[in-house]
Amino acid sequence: MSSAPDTRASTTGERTFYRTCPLCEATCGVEIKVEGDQVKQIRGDDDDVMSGGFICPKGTTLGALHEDPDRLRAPLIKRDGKHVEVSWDEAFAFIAKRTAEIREKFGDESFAAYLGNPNVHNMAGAFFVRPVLQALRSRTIFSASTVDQMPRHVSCGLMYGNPDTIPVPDIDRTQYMLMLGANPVESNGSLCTAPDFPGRLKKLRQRGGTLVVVDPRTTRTAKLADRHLAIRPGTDAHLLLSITHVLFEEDLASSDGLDDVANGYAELQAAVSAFAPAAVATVTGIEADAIRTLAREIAAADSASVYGRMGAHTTEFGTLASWAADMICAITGNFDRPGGLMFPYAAPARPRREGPGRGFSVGRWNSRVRLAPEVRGELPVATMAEEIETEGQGQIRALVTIAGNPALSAPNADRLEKALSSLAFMVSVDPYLNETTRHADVVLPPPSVLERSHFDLSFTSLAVRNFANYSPIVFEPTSISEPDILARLALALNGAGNDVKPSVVHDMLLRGLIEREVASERSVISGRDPNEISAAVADLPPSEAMLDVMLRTGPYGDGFGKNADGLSLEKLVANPHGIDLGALEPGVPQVISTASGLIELLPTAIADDIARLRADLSKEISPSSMQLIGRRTVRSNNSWMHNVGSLMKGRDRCTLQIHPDDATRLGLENGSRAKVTSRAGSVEVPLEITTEIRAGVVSLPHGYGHDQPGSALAVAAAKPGVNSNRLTEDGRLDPLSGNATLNGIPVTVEALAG
Ligand SMILES: Nc1nc2c(c(=O)[nH]1)N[C@H]1C(S)=C(S)[C@@H](COP(=O)(O)OP(=O)(O)OC[C@H]3O[C@@H](n4cnc5c(=O)[nH]c(N)nc54)[C@H](O)[C@@H]3O)O[C@H]1N2
Ligand SMILES: Nc1nc2c(c(=O)[nH]1)N[C@H]1C(S)=C(S)[C@@H](COP(=O)(O)OP(=O)(O)OC[C@H]3O[C@@H](n4cnc5c(=O)[nH]c(N)nc54)[C@H](O)[C@@H]3O)O[C@H]1N2
Ligand code: SF4
Ligand SMILES: [Mo]
Repeated sequence: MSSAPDTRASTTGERTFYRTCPLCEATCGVEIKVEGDQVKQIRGDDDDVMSGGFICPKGTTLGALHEDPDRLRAPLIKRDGKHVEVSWDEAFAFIAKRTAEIREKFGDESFAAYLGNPNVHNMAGAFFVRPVLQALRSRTIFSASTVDQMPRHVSCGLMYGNPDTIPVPDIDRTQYMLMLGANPVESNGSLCTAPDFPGRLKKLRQRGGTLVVVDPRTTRTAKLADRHLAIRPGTDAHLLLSITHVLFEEDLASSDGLDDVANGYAELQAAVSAFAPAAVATVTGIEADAIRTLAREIAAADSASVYGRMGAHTTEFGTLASWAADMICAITGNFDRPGGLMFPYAAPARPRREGPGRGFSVGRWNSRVRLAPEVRGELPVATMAEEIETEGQGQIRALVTIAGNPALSAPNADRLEKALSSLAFMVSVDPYLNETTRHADVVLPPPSVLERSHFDLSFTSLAVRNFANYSPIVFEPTSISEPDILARLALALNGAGNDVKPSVVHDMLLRGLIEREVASERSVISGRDPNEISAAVADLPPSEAMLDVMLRTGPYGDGFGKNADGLSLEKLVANPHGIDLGALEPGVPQVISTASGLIELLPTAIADDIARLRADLSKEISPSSMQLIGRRTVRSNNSWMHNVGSLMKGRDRCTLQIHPDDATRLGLENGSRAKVTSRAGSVEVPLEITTEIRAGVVSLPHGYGHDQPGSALAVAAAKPGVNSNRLTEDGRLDPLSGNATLNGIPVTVEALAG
């Protein structure tokens, strides 16, 4: 038995730390120099195995986030409409008391939770949110996933059997990349962890490969590409099915390599018969010849990958677009092989197995008001407002938010704002008093990003190489850790008093993990004594103990003594720049867990949904209609980093981009303000007239609107911007995934006097 590694930082003199930036999916390595309790410098870690020194402007602000005076240091309780600091014991006692009262009056189903994006960038979120949800005793769970990537989970679940079995474009080896609705030069990539994504795209072109970007805007990524196609918003699925149509029509599709591992090839051609290039040219705004060219290029390339993200997924046809991208790769020999789409095999992954699995289905229960189907254990966040507003058994009265800002990130914001302010009780685990948490009765702030350790559990499983990297704590937390906050919240929701220690919850989870492993025939520690395993990790903090068990029983693990060279937390601590575990390797059939044991090239739910897409082909498009889309800039991170001064410098970035032709037609002038109206609401914003957007389309970034009373974000409030989700509708969902439509919103734009 090896002794537990020391994961704590030393505390004196000038010290250097190597960490993974946890802010976005790129997982860049950063070098942090500190003296005493001050951050002296943050730069890219040149020796990081994945990022090799790349960093974006956000990565250098980890110190500013830590030092931000608006970051909450103590719990808050709302008294007479004002938030006041209280002790942790007082906060949890109050939660226990109010929870009991609400359960008594309205029942368990009156509780709900919303989980935000930073949960997937934090070990606390990965390991310790589950007990909170269990303590809620309610199935009314929402998350940022249904304003984001849920279509990808659903299409992958249907095709491969598990919604988390997500292939990524093999960006470092592909010779052709068709990218739809993604702007990694600003976002640094999503569902494809590739630090220095821009550099990797440049290398693709340097080695003679081709990059084609499909986007209504001429983004910085589009400017890097060989070709840019300015598509009409919401029509990526139409385009992809048309490419498929051409592949069959011109005999460019093939079932080579699929016969033994996939179902449905024979049915595909008929399924896409309505999508001839001539039939989709008007709706997509892409000429028939250009569509044919794409199909021929994909088929002819030595290797090709089709990659879609936010712009392609957050539309009414998001799941179809996500499915079609993978299916095209499969029928052109670009699936599960170098240069095509490939499956990562992360260090904490559970060992793979061959043979049929349980498959994936949605709708195990439905939302109460709209009867929207459950997907992956949650309900669409677009239904949250109506579930709070609508009276009756199961009406939401109490809400817990963890690392989320739905007031800015969910659709139909005006309605949701009203709903949040009507709740009987709300608790938020969050470091800021912001647009959402200002509604909370109790705010529980976690320590800063530098006061916690880190391992990227989510994004190692979406990375273009297999790797592992552990980040130590930089500063000892001055307050209780997020794992402890979540454990104590779970206990309070269950009515336990402050005398019950959070370690009760942590130990239970760890014990559960170890017992599942020793009981599993596939596990490398199958049949071992759970006490022996527990003892081996007993000295580690809660997240580290869970992580170490996962690493050591994972595909590269040391198996607690079975494979001396294998991975463990101790080994990661000794390798501060990370450990490269190699290029992606083929994973079929072991990665497939559908009920048939085969890749489903045309799942039934997808086949049925194509009828809806076909109907959309004949939709009338008025020449004066305008569609709203979003955008990201490199200095933002959804809604929550606008309080960092260095990122907010310079011009106002919350502007409405509009094409000069539209501006002239509507009598709009650059820099003046306009009123934008949708079916959901309206906003007034400054205009930015630019040829870098397709005519008929306007773009407004999300995550702004920091002028709400009761929040405490001094820097953000100086340039508040407007909340673009006051324009997005909560009624328009992708039916298969419940994902909100955030792009392609019909709007009108009019000049504002003055
Ligand atoms: N119109 C439109 N809407 C969108 C999008 C869009 O493109 N257009 N994008 C969507 C996408 S992709 C996403 S992911 C969502 C994001 O939606 P959300 O996750 O709801 O919002 P964020 O802006 O990420 O806010 C994160 C919250 O977590 C808090 N936080 C930060 N770090 C921590 C931490 O370590 N612990 C805890 N407990 N809290 C923390 C922040 O203070 C903030 O309140 O927005 C979605 N909404
Ligand atoms: N700097 C920065 N980085 C981030 C974030 C951030 O807020 N700021 N957020 C992080 C998160 S949570 C996520 S999920 C990722 C998202 O990462 P990306 O998916 O790269 O997101 P966006 O930058 O919003 O790019 C979406 C693109 O789709 C285009 N688009 C809009 N509608 C359509 C359409 O109908 N079809 C097509 N083809 N294109 C369309 C938009 O013009 C935009 O360029 O970024 C992450 N990284
Ligand atoms: S690209 Fe993402 S991970 Fe890299 S430094 Fe910027 S925010 Fe951090
Ligand atoms: Mo996201």
